[in-house]
Amino acid sequence: MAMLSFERKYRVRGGTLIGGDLFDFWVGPFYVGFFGVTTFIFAALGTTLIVWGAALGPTWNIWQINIAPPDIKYGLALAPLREGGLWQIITLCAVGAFVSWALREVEICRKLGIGYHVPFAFGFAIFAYISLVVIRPLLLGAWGYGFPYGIISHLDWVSNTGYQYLHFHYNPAHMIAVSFFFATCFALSLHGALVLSATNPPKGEVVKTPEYEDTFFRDAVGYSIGTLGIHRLGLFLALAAVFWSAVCIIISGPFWTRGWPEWWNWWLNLPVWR
Ligand code: UQ2
Repeated sequence: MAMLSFERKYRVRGGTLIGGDLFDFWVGPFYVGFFGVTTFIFAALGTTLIVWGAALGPTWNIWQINIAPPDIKYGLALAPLREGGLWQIITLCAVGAFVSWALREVEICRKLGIGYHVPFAFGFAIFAYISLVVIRPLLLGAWGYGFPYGIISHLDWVSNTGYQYLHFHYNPAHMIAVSFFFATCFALSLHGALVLSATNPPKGEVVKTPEYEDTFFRDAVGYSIGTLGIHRLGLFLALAAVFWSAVCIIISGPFWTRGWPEWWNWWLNLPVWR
């Protein structure tokens, strides 16, 4: 079936979570839905406030524009607009837009009768962002612990926050996260290379089947995880990377305030060595 006729066949009413068929329509290729409307409102308002914040600031240099969270002294209260209040509303708009987008993905999945894997995966990305600008600031007692919205300024925040714990690479959850990021790259490079090797033959030769793919890895490493399995593994590795990234920053401050190298003293302090 040609893609366009397939899409027409599945562009049917129903599957919405809220609003019945009120927003159950498409604009060009895009499904709208209640959450398409809320995504648009949050994103438009948030973007406008970012531009307004930039207009208040000292520079239009794209690299140096910065919208900072409130000073620590404001704690978890609302701050004046020019002193972090803008950051607070922008953060609310961002969370609203991201969650709306995830729920719009859920509605599209329901229409198509497919699994919720994509919104589930996107949920991990939203969790990572919320860890930085909501969960950790709440646990530390001030919105000022969130990261600033700016290209250079957020890099400075990451560097400063890392050095606050002397050497962030000694954070055990950070180690696990980095290992999962590398494993994700490794798995995708294996998978991408394998699929191209089988499906992109020289002119005049036929495309090879998954049996060839299985056999390559059985010959090479004694095991093939399979065509469905590699995608389950890829999703798991990628989500584990994001999950442990969120863990590694949430524990920094709320649950460990000294340098991360010092955390490893538990090893030297094992009674075994005495
Ligand atoms: C595989 C398979 C695929 C693949 C890949 C493998 C036919 C097209 C890449 C091989 C994967 C293995 C052996 C697991 C590697 C483990 C880690 C943690 C990276 O068997 O089935 O489908 O793309």
